[in-house]
Amino acid sequence: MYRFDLIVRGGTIATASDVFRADIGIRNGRIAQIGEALTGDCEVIDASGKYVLPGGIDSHVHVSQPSGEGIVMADDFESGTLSALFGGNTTIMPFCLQEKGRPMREALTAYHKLAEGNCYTDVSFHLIVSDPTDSLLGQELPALAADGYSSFKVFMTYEDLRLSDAEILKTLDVARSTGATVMVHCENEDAIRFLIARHEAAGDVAPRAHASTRPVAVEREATHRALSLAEIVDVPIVIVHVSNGEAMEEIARARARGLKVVGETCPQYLVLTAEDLDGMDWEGAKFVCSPPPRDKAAQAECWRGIETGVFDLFSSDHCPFRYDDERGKRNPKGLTSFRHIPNGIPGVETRLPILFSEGVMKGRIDLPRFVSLAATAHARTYGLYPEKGTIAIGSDADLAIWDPAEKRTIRHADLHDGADYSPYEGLEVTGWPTTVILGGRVMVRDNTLVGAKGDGTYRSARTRGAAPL
Ligand code: DUC
Ligand code: ZN
Ligand code: ZN
Repeated sequence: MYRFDLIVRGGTIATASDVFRADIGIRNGRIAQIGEALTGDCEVIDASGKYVLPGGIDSHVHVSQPSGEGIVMADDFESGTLSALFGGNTTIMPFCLQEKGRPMREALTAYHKLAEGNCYTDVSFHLIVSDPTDSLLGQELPALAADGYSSFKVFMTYEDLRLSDAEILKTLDVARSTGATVMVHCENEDAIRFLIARHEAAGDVAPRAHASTRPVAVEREATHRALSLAEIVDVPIVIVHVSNGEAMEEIARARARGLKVVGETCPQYLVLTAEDLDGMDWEGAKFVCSPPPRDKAAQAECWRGIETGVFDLFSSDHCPFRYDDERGKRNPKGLTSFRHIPNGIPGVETRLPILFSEGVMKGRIDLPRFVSLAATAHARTYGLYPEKGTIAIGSDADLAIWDPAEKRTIRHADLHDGADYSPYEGLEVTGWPTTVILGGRVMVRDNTLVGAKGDGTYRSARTRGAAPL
């Protein structure tokens, strides 16, 4: 008889292409067999009446990221990965930020140190390019890409992070020659600064002005420019956190011209609007993120993008700051103007329940599409497939067992992140991942933590392979 360490029995398995009933036999952390009536002298998890899905991969998460003077991110690797785990994820991909004037390796060494021994899920890093010097572009990034750090994020906004078009072109060119992937934050910084000056001069400094100073045109223009730069270099590109239909149109048009574009959207663009930034007593600060949530029409467009394939990735953009905290949203300067409110909202634990409930349970998408948006496309885009992101023989035994009947009202008190609020407080969802398995180890059993800090490890990525010249 074949020997297993764990069997998941009787569940409905879904991958990005199929839905079928089968048992899963796990050995040495990997999926060893998928079949009927598997038996063994080992632990058996009864998954009947449940969905057995690949563990979620959230490829857009910020933890322990330096966030400016006096500001501290609410999650480190311990709380960030714990929260991710309870939301059905087995891998997250946070961002390692290069400090200006310093080598990327230095930031990477420090970031690895923070992660080491502290993770409840597996992790793999993206690199934020803040200072594209000749040595970074010519030596460091190619060496890092070959070492499995194969995705770079560049910003078109934020005074201290934005790259010029010339710098973006050079970074894209490194991606072309190394097979790395570039993710772009598309907002036009000059236009934002112009609008901020106008609003501040008029005394309009409350959180709602954050959304007014980053209108759709700011994102649409930058999206068009980023896509054009990628087209000029002739390299695939990822457009992250897309918030509206006009930016989606740019993606669709670039694809029609033959460019390979990966599109990403996030829960905040499906269930929040700019009106949420209107809250009393500065409460709107809880929803300040960039790009900002838009309106109901933009939400409907983003749903269309999920349904029709404009979007490949559904990520949280978890970027948590505490609200009632002088090192968070209510920092002393942030209380004087929206401009100083740290950008970002928590959401790594609620990402998949929101998509499952609003998407699958409401009939907008089917289970395979959910699996692709939740896990498979992330693994494919960032070089983790097929070890991650699917249920197949030889893949890591990273599984989330979903109870489609579990109804919950989202309350921050029930979540596991380090923030002090959830932007989705009060949202009712149906379906929750109640058991989560990482590399064959049961980490959450029936909503209870049984795994340990340090069970999650760092995973290197592969490159796409350099584009042919
Ligand atoms: N961009 C992100 O990707 N996350 C949070 C803040 C931001 O501007
Ligand atoms: Zn961004
Ligand atoms: Zn982000």
